Amino acid sequence: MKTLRYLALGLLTFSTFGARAVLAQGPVPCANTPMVVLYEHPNFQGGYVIVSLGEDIHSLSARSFNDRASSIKAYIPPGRSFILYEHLRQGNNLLLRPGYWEFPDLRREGLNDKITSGYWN
Ligand SMILES: [Ca+2]
Repeated sequence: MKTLRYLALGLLTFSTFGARAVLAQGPVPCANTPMVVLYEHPNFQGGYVIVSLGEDIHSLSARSFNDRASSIKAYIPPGRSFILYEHLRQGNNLLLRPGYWEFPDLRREGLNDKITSGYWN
């Protein structure tokens, strides 16, 4: 009986920490999985939208994420770039060149709660 109790406690601990690790990790852009991740809050918190390589976003309204992004993580592969716009392919913009990028607070880029579209080149 005692053994069972310890086993149950062990399983509970494992699953609790396992779940936490997954939540904390979230999507991770890297060379193997190039992508742009838009987060609802600063410091990569809250809900997020994943933009896969080659997937243009004509309007984030379609993802219920228009004017909501507050931070960004991205991996842009060599030879590619991704540009984000304040409006429908116009207005204030942010060009991501090849490499790994973190923008923890889009207020610094003047784009907090403003991004509407994004395109790969
Ligand atoms: Ca906008």
